[in-house]
Amino acid sequence: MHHGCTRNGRLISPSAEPAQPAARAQPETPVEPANVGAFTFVAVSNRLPVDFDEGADGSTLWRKSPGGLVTALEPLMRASHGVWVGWPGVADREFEAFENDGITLIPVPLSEQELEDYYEGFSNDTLWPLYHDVIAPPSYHRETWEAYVTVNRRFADAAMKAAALGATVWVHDYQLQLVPRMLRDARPDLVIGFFNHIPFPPYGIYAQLPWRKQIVHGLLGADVIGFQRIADAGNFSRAVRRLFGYSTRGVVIDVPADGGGTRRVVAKHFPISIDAAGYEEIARRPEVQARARQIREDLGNPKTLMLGVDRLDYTKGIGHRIKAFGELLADGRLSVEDVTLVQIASPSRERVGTYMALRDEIELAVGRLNGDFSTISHTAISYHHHGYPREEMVAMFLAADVMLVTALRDGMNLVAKEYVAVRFDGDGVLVLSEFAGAADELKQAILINPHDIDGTKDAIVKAVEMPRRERTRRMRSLRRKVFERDVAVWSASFLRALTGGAAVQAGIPVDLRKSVHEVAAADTLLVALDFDGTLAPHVDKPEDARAIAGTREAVQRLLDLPGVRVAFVSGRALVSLRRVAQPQDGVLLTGSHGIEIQLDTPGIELNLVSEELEQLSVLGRILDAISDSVEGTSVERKPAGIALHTRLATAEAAAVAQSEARRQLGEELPGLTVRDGKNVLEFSVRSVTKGEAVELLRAHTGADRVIYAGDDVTDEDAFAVLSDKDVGVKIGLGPTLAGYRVRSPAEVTQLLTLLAEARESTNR
Ligand code: GDG
Repeated sequence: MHHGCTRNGRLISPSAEPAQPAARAQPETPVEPANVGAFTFVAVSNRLPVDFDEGADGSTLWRKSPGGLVTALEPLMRASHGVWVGWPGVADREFEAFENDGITLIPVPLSEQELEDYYEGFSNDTLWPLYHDVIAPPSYHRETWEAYVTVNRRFADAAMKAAALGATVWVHDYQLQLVPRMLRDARPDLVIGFFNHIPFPPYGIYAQLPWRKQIVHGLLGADVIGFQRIADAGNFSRAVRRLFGYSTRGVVIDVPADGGGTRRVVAKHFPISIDAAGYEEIARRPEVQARARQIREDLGNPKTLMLGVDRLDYTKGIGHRIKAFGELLADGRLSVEDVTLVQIASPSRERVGTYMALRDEIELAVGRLNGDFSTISHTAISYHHHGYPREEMVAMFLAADVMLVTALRDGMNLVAKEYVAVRFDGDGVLVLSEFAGAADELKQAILINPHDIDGTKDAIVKAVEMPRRERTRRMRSLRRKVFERDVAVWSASFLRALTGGAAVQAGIPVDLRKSVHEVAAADTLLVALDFDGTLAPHVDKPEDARAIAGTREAVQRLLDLPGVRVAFVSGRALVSLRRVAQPQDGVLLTGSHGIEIQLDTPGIELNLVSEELEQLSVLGRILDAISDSVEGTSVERKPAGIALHTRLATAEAAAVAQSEARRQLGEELPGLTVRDGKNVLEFSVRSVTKGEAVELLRAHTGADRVIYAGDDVTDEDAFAVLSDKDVGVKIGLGPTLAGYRVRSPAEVTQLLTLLAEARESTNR
């Protein structure tokens, strides 16, 4: 059942929660058990966060490629037993899944031919130029499209094999736009996000693409589609309307769902960012600052050092920048005695024809300009076709008085943000193209239209001559922006949209909706609900738990309907349940896993026999001693038992406390009932389960149908007593007897509202 990955023959099974017997968990969704993995979070991108390299002896080496995406996702990957699916950067080689620095990586193989067709061809010679406003002419070839489909399928297959039931999958960038739909079709249980790192073009341009419908359809498989700019999200929504006629309201698109109804897809801007603090930390290192001074010195200590850092790509406007600089030198507005331009052009996509031509063009321009203007002691442009270590880049940012970002079209442009993050000295001027996504946030830069050479020249002169006070004022404001919205904020806000917040929830599965409609037609319906983790999110302190907003209204709507009874079925003692749930009149209550019951008449008292009372006091003594000695644990007294809570303890401490409690009580009170919950171990002197509570409630209310929702192991007793006509709903992951599954209390509230609506419309 477990999807494991091997490395050196070792099995890695990183999920704490086992994969689900899918057929039983969701009987009406076509999820083959063989296709369900163990990971609750899956990132999918064209490249893995490490690059393959071969040692001199032929051994395999993995070099970390510390891009922004890795920094953004790393904490998340660790916290959620994440896995990363991607190409390892070398053709025609297959690798087993392996673990690198605490993250499991699943390499997707590509053949040399696929690399040519899917990557260099369709991704970089069709989509890239098309999405960057056809700055270079895109090619349209049917063979490369077919390779794109084939490779997208391979990535989708790898991702779904790794993903646990209900897992979150986050797909990245233009190379993989078909993956969201492929995932949704095969695995409707997944929560699917997509982020587009490059622009999305206006419809008039996008419409050129012969496969324009397939791509948009592919993307609409996601629950949330993220873009860099508001304009990109708008362009996408327009393409959806023009190609499919689906209605859109703001960021929400209503997409017809399989099996009727609509599915809400959110298309919204989430501007990506950088690890700003990380960049500043490097910049503050004395050796990096010394290196910055050295760079200036090596260049002859120019009055003004200007810098450009780009992948050698035609979208970056390197040629426009060189032209503007050359004219300024020719006009005599700048002189090589005072100003030097350092241009880093890191090698990129060197096998794609357009890029080879671009390199020639740029190097010709640099050579000409230097030939015309350089002197023996002063070079006009110091040009470097290399990649550099990050520390060296930071030293260059520190050394540069003026940073030139003149992209003709750019999704975001991280270089602009990096320059700002590095300048803790509050100095430096950023000249930024309004066609880079970063311009939406970095309004205190000198914004330019790089196509307007005269305007660009004026902006450069303005930057060179800007007084210190104005430089500092602008830089301070830019830094505030970049530090407020760093990469952690970016990934958190995307994931919040994807998995939290009822407004953007992917919604209740279609088969569950159907069953809700069926039970709604019962003569008498019992709606029995666990509280913690079902109506209320789990919290550190049990007394702080509260049902989420909207729950109370949904419950009231059900209470107002004839023939509907609502019950809370909790493991808490009734007194504690009443305090946190504040149930309305008419809600039936059972606490302490069914030991306490409050029906329509005033509560039934518990009468423990003296032997049980004696056991209770022994139990209290032992658990008190354990909780006093293990930090982060606490005891909760219940009418017929005591719970040992370990939520606030470290994993090791929790394990120690629990095994000690089991051992001592096993010796002294062998007859006790023990229940294993989420971070809680419960011992009771009388054995009653939530299953018995449900049976009692069913008898009391005379219900012919029951819908039961719960998230805990102890709710399994309740699911076990449900019949085929009842509906059991498990919240979250983990093995279950329930027929259905939702993700969160927010979805339970949606479910209750749906139930009320269905019942209201049965015209009873
Ligand atoms: C795409 C989108 C979007 C460059 N040379 C060296 C080096 N770099 C680093 C930079 C920066 C990154 O590479 C480039 O990122 P950009 O954002 O500037 O541009 P793209 O590569 O086109 O990225 C873009 C981005 O995705 C993220 O969503 O912003 O719009 O086109 O971090 O510093 N790093 C090192 N040595 C180099 O020589 N170490």
